Amino acid sequence: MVGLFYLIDMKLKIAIQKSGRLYDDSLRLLKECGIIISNGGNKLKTEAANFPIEVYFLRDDDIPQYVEDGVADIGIAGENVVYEKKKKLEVLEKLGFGKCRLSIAVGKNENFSRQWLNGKKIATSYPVLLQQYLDRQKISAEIHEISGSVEIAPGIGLADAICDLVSSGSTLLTNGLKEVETILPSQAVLISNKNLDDDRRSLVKKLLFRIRAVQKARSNKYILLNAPNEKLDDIIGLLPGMKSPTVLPLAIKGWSSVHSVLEEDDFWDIIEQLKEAGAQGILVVPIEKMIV
Ligand code: PRT
Ligand code: ZN
Repeated sequence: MVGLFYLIDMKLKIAIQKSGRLYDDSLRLLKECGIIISNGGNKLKTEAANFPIEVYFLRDDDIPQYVEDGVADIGIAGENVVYEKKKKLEVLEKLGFGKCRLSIAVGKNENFSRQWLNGKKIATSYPVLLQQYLDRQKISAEIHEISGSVEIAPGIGLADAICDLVSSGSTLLTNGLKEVETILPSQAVLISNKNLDDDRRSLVKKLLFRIRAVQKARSNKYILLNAPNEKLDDIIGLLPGMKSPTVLPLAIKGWSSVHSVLEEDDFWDIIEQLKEAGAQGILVVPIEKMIV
């Protein structure tokens, strides 16, 4: 009886960003996994109505520490934060959002080479990752750690270069800087405490199964098209499909309907080839969940 009670009461604790760039996508991912939570205002934590999970809202920089300590079992944070903090964690899955890169930038008129960095002062909020890069490249430079507005450092004479996150590049441009080296491509990842018990592990497995189905669906499209039967072989040859495409006869004699699944990355190339091969009435439909 005690065991049963424990099972019913046990909840997986997930830490997500309280507000900021990862907040909306983290909540959306949980929602797409069928986990309904009411994120009532400024609450520190909330519970899902239909999955044994408690959601903690925290600052992104604190999430790796909380997960390492077991205050949260799992969490969502940017790789930049996860690897900078050097915590003992498992990275379970890349989540495909919060994409950016940690890069070195210098004044737009500098004649940059890696050796140029020798003896220079570099401002950053990522001293660990920057030092690892400098060590890899055998460059000796001075790291000046600052916590915000890194991009203004060269302009006010505080540093010769910066190492900061870049996404569109417009912040660099506005500050007269150019990106010269990417030291870490980054996106949001699901991280886990290393010592989860079996019950929590099995909940994480359930959640991961759902996350993967959502991710797979996002990167694939369902495609339907009509084709004259004499062109079918050519058209089918262009379609990967989960196994092989489904082919159904149309009411009009000599025509068939072909259904398949396409990866987003190959999408436009294949559509063009399908049209050239004689496909007509092509419909492309989003997939909600995809379990392979
Ligand atoms: O309050 P809290 O500490 O939780 O939030 P925060 O302000 O520290 O983080 P936040 O919300 O800004 O970012 C959270 C995470 O989003 C980061 O850790 C990254 O993993 C990811 N991310 C993705 C970014 C960016 N893109 C990004 N562009 N984080 C920051 N930036 C900043 C960058 O530092 C620079 O100032 O945006 C500016 C550059 O943007 P562009 O588009 O001009 O190049
Ligand atoms: Zn932060």
